[in-house]
Amino acid sequence: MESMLYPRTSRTRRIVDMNGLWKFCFDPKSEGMNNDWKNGLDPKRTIEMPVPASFNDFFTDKESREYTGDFWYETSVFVPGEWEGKNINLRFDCATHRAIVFVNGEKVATHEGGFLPFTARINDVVNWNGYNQVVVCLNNELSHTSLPAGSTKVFSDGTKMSKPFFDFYNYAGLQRPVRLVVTPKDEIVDFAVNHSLEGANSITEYEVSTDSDKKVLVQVYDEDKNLVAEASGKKGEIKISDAHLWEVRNAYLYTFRILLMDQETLVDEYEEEIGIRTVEVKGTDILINNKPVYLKGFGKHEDSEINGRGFNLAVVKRDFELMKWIGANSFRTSHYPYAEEIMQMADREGFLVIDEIAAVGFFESLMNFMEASTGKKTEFFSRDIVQTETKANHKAALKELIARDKNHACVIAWSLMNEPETTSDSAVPYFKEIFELARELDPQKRPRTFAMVMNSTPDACKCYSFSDIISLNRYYGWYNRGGYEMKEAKELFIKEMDQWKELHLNKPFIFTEFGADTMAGVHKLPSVMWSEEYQEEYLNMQFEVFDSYDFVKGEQVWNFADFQTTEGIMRVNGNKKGIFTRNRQPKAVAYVFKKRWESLPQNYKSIS
Ligand code: GCB
Repeated sequence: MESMLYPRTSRTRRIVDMNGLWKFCFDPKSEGMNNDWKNGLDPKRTIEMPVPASFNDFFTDKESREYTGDFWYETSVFVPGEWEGKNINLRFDCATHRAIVFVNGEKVATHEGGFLPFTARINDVVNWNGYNQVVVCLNNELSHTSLPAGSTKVFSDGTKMSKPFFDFYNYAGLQRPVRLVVTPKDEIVDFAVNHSLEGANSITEYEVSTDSDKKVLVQVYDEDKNLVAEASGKKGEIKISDAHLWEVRNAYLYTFRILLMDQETLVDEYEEEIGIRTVEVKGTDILINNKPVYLKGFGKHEDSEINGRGFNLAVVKRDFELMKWIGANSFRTSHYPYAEEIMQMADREGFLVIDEIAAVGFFESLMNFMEASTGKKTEFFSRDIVQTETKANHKAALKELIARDKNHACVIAWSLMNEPETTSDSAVPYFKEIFELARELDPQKRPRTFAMVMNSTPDACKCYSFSDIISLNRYYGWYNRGGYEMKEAKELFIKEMDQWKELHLNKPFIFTEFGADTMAGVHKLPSVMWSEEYQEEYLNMQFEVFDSYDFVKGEQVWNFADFQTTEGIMRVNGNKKGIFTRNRQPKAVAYVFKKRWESLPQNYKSIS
């Protein structure tokens, strides 16, 4: 089994950071495979490319920025001779959207899906005590089977172009760190935890997988580094008396140290910080440690100037500071799994995360956000290929996501799709399988949800009953009856909410999207759409509606910050629904949110 453990050094583990400048070239005719590029790229064609980063926004010419097709990276890494006899693992935190990896000319891995890690074990091909050549062929084409979904247009000259069925720029490349992870031959492969509470004490069921029958020990240390509990065996229970729980915006992280022992000799060691908390949906409440919580926060993107979707720890840090400043307690990883370092920061800062997979664009239109508002219906799930290949890719990604993120305290729900088509019968069995798989894979059996597009209304949607939390993306007053028609938008919004109310679903509802495009600095009295004044009026209208339904238990505005999209008549250099600009400065409405969110109690509208 491939290990999804986050790379960490320990007494038995080593890491080599492979970030930096790699060689890079485009391969528009897909000739690299036949021309032996796996043994080294043609120096005449290569340029230098930073890793991690999206390749797109470095370029000054449009063909390169918009490039769609195969493209290659190459570097070399030194493997010291003293590591002979260990497992040498080459780990990509992601490769967008698919990759074939060669080491010293040998194929060592292939991976589909651009937002989750994969590892190649390269023991057999390593050149010990010498340099090893690493060549990767990536591809960023979109199709009905890719997550995210889209299409690829081919011009008459053979050039390709990405046509996403989603509203974010199709950034690609080695967008997250690449590392060598050196582990012992007998190693800890994975571990899972599931917590419950008994009065002031916590009980953590755990399961460790290893590839040996050596003895497993689990030790738990508190934040002062005191050993507070211990257990042995691959499976068991750890009881902590007077447990210090991980609470919303008030995190506490124990260190779980896992040891693989051969008698008294340490074979492998792995540590991770774990927050102890429970998550449950009860009636219309979302409970953390049996206490109701109202979600306040954002749909986000991994997106910034120059780096595109490339991992940028400084931007990540700024985002958390802004989320704390504004009084948020949660976010959704719209529309793909985020870098592991973001999940770790959410654990540390006590944020609640709805962890979304890249199943977006399952509504066949470049402007689905528009078309769904007009009531347009398109079938997506009736295609054979969707029921076979897309579903297989979706399931594989879900397995990887849950394997990667299952132990994070911050993850309180899985979002299994964003704005899929839900109105055709063929959607139903697809949903059933995906939702069941999530339940089966998650050791903590967290709530599952999906974000529902405008035309997934109570009368038309055939899939909402799969969700444990009903997540609505609604744009009344923007895509639907914007501007002076806002009063009508409000009536329509209330009408839909009344329909949901009449269904008595007895489940929490949250708004996973609502928002209005706003050009920072555009002021207009009276307001017009796109002005800062309109953004505020629009949002105040949303708040009035949210506040009048008891079963609404959260609001995550679209979007945290302005972000890049495909160019087009609907977007002015990107989507401008940010509460912050792309440079992470507040628009006027940020202060409205700050006031509201700082004054709403954590258990706002709770029933328990
Ligand atoms: C949506 C999508 C999101 C878009 C947003 C918008 O419904 O889920 O990806 O960016 O609308 O701004 O149109």
